[in-house]
Amino acid sequence: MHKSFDLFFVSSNSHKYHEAKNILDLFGINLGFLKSDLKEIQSNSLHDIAIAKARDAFSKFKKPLLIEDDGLFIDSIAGFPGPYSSYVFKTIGNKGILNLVKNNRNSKFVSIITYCDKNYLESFVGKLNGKISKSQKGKGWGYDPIFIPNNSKKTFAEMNNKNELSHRYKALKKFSKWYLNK
Ligand code: ITT
Repeated sequence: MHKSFDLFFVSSNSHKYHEAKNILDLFGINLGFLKSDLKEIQSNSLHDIAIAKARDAFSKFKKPLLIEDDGLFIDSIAGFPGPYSSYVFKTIGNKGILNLVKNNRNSKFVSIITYCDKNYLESFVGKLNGKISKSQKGKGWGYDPIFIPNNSKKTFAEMNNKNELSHRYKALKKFSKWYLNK
C-alpha cells in the first residue's frame, strides 16, 4: 500500500508534512506521511531531540523515514522558546510571545531534519534569521503570523513563497543532496 513512497515523514504535525512534501517534490523525492506522536526528550539541544525522535520513529515503523525538530530562538529572551517551541506554542502561544518581546526583535528559526533507516542516522540543519513582528499578521499555522524573515516585510503567514526560503527548505535541500547521492 505504501510502495510508491520513497520515504516517510513521521510527525504529529500535518502542516510540517505538507510543506516538507512540497519541498521534496521539487527534488523528485516522493514523501509519505505517518502521523504519530513521538517521544520528545527534555534537552537544550534540538539535535539531541531530533536523534531521539528519529530512533523512536524507526523503532515503531522500521521504514526509511524523516523526522524534523524545529525551534524559534528569540535573541532578547535568551533564545527562548528554542527547544521548547512546541510546548510554548501550545501554552502561551503567539500572543504570549508578543507580550515578552520588546525592543530587540531579532530571532531565528532552526530546523533539524533527521533521516533514519537501518544503515544511516543523519541530520541536516537549516537556519533562517528574521524578526518577531509587532502584531500577528496573516493566516498561517504555528509561529508563521509573527515571524518576518530578514529582507522581507511580510510574515511567513503573509508570504506565498515560504517554501522557497524557509528553515525547512534549507535543511531539506541539504538532505536531498545527500540522499540522492548516497
Ligand atoms: P512533531 O510531532 O513533528 O514533533 P511538533 O509540532 O511538536 O511536531 P516541533 O517540536 O518540531 O514539532 O515544533 C516546534 C514548534 O515550532 C511547533 O509549535 C510548531 O508549530 C512550530 N513551528 C515549526 N516550524 C514552523 C513553521 O515553519 N512555521 C510556524 N511554526 C513552526
